[in-house]
Amino acid sequence: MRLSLRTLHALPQDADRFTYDRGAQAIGIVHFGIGAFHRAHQAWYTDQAMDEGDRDWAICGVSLRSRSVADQLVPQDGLYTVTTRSGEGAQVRVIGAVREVLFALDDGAAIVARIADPACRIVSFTVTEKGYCRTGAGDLNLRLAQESFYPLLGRALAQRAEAGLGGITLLSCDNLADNGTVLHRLMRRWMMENEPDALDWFETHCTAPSSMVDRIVPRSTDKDRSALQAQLGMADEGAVFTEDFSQWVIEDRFANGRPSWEKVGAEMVCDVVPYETAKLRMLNGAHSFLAYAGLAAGHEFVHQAIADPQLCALARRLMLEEALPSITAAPGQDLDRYAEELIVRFNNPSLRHRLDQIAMDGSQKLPQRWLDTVRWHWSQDAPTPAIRKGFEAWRQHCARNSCVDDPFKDRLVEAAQSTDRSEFLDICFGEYGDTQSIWSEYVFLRSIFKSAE
Ligand code: CS2
Repeated sequence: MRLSLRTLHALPQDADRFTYDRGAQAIGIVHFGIGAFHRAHQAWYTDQAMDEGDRDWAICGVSLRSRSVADQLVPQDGLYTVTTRSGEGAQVRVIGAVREVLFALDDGAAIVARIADPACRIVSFTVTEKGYCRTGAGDLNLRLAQESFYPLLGRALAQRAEAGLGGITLLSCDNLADNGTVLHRLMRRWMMENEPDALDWFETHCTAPSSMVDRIVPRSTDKDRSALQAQLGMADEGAVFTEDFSQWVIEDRFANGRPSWEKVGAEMVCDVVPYETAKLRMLNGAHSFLAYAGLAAGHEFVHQAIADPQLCALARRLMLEEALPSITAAPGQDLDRYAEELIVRFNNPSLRHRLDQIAMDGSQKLPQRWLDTVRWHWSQDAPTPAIRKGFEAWRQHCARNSCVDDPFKDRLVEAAQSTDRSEFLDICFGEYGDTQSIWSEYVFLRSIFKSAE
């Protein structure tokens, strides 16, 4: 037996589930990148907001690169479970918010029609850092962008403009500094090149608020799914497993309405920057450090790396002495406590969060996780030894060729194997040379590597 609308009634009573009339909800959100993170985070919030009485915010999830989520969810009528794992045990909830799952390569016309439909009011994104197709200098790589969401979204926006429809909100939920501004700038660039007639409409009617998303969602494994099947008495191929912590801080600047996410725990603010900066530099910065240094020390999971006293001390140093001073906190934001809470979250053994999952795409992640912190210290002439160790571990990781999963894999591996360490940095960050912010720490890092040789 497999989870679906037909079998829903047979689930054990203790499995929490949506209570709204699912069939009556119009699709108000199209989401690009319907991976495990979206299902355990934004879809989970939206599902609960609809339970609280919000209407017409059902989600159409779009996969850009593979059919696998459609294969998992379409036979289940879009239903799946989120299992939250904490020290007190696990809790299961069936999510009904995802009404439709489409695959970009097969269903392009249907995706454009969904976004162009007057019922759609938000297009959201978890396409990962590389999905935005930025050049090193932060502009749009128009060639790579052809393969991402840009052509579908551009066409749909042009149709909305031509039909004189209301605007739409583009909501980035990826780990990028100032993600809304970045998305708006890149989309504008795409429209200038490809949909110039709709550019004015886009600028006047659409918004792109920034948001900070936080929930640790390891990749689901066969073992997770079999244990869940034994518990539920039915299979759920789309199941996701996560921690009980969750945070979503959103700039409240929506073009055409939004779900009442604040009723179910999201924080609506005027300025996301302090939260986003703390999350990227402290949580994600420490995560990347633990990934490269932890793999080098023979660990497999985050909870093992953080239990290693040497690595824990360095991760703590990275957060408290390197990242923290570089952040201007929002009123009431307690960054010391944040760091301690992060150590506790990293210690959760039931998550089994693989270090190699975090280690992928270093070239896309590390600029916003490490470089801004290094730059701040550089301006004070102070060293950042934990991040420096992280860089060295990353270089060694790249030198071990077979395990590198990165869009610049070939360039990284070649440079990492070279004896000149600064050549590695040239290749990783050399393209950033013309952006003021990255240039200084890049020069700085080069000099640290040089002096260490
Ligand atoms: C992790 C993040 O894979 C990674 O690079 O650092 O996915 C992290 O788990 C999330 O940002 C937590 O919110």
